[in-house]
Amino acid sequence: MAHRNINMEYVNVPKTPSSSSNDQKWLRLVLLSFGLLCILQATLNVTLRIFLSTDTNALDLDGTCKNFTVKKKEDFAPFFQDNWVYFNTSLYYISTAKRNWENSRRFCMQRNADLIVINSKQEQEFVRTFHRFMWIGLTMTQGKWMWVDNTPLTTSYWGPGEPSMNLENEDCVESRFFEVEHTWNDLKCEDINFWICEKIMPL
Ligand SMILES: [Ca+2]
Ligand SMILES: [Ca+2]
Repeated sequence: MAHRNINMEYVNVPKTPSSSSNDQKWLRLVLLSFGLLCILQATLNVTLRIFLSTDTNALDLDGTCKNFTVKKKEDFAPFFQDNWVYFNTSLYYISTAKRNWENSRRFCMQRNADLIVINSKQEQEFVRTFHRFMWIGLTMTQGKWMWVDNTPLTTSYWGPGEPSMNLENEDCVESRFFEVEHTWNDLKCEDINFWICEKIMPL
């Protein structure tokens, strides 16, 4: 009996200031949780957006990919995943390993590309930005400097004192003196070096 009396009294007690204050605490907690969820959702959205844009566009050095169709983005995606970069209508691969000139070229050709042919000052400047010694697609062929696409050398960027024809067998060319505009050096083709491939991908 005693228990029943106690329960009835409890049920009939009007709300005290302390129970009202508990309700407010719960309400605040719910609102705070909701707010936190909103912030979490917004953060997730931003993170995903940054991640997706990095995946497709971050290696597009001149921003051209922004105008790509969905189809183009699909064509380029495997290259970007393999660390190729896009610049001014070509894709480029800058090696992280070192090989001799012939094997460097083979690496590019196996990917339907070739060692870089430098056609413009803009492209020459682009190569410089990597601050690395790299084979380029220029060799001495039958007494003439020829590009790998069989075009003869016209505009050149030989470094100071280069090509040093006085030394024997320097028949392959690297981009070397990246601190200056004229970076090229002729070198023995058997030496090992980083390299840069080019795959022309017109829009
Ligand atoms: Ca080129
Ligand atoms: Ca040299």
